[in-house]
Amino acid sequence: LELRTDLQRAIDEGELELHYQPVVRLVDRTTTGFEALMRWRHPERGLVSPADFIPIAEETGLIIPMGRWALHEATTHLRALGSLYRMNVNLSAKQLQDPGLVHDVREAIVGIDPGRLTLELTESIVMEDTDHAVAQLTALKALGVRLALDDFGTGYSSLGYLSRLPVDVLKLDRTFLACDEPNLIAAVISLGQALALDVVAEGIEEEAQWRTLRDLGCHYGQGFLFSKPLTAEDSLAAIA
Ligand code: G
Ligand code: G
Ligand code: MN
Ligand code: NA
Repeated sequence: LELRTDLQRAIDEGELELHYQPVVRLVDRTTTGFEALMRWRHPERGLVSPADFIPIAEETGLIIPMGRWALHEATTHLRALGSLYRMNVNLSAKQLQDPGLVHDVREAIVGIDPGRLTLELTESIVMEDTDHAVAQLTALKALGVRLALDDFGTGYSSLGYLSRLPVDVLKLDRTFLACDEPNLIAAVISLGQALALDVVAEGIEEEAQWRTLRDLGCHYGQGFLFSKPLTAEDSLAAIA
């Protein structure tokens, strides 16, 4: 794939975009915020999914300038959305290793209530260099931003991490929801509640899933049932 050489050009030429998927409160389905999801508008390939370029960006180190751009872009959009909304931004493991990260986040949130920004991390992030990762997360928490553990219920899900990490939000992976094990889902929601975490279910596609999660006391959700990720313009129209 020539994506690798194209990626630097993508950054330089402004081919990256953020799309914004609404996060809704499950009791009433009102939008409380958005998750910023990166897209690459490639001149020949069209819209490229992050699954196809984030791994290359991580290998090459380009994820650092890309992640810095995403933080700036998403928080700029958060100002446009207004003070009623929150914004979630995904961080990769490489970014957590970057000594400049805390500075970048501090700059990005100038003039914004820091609690309106949530940084999403996967568990694998923390496994790579635990002490340094925990120190970085603690410094980010000191800025007042919130931290979410993303993709929970997949991979290594160790409960030990939950007690070690200063996280505020648990995001249940959509594959976990699709496993269709109500008792397991109920147990994880209870776990989140017991630890006083906000619980967000991802990948809600059916009315029945929404009702079940709502009845189990899951606070928030995302998924095609409510909305797909929207362009910046469409996200503004959606809350107008
Ligand atoms: O939007 P989509 O389902 O195609 O996203 C695929 C994956 O890419 C998701 O797991 C998401 O966490 C990740 N991703 C999307 N945007 C970003 C981003 O800005 N930074 C990082 N590090 N990952 C992202
Ligand atoms: O960061 P994370 O790994 O959670 O990325 C979320 C991804 O899941 C986004 O790329 C988004 O486009 C995708 N997605 C969001 N809602 C749904 C859904 O209801 N069903 C499916 N299959 N994918 C979804
Ligand atoms: Mn995410
Ligand atoms: Na996820």
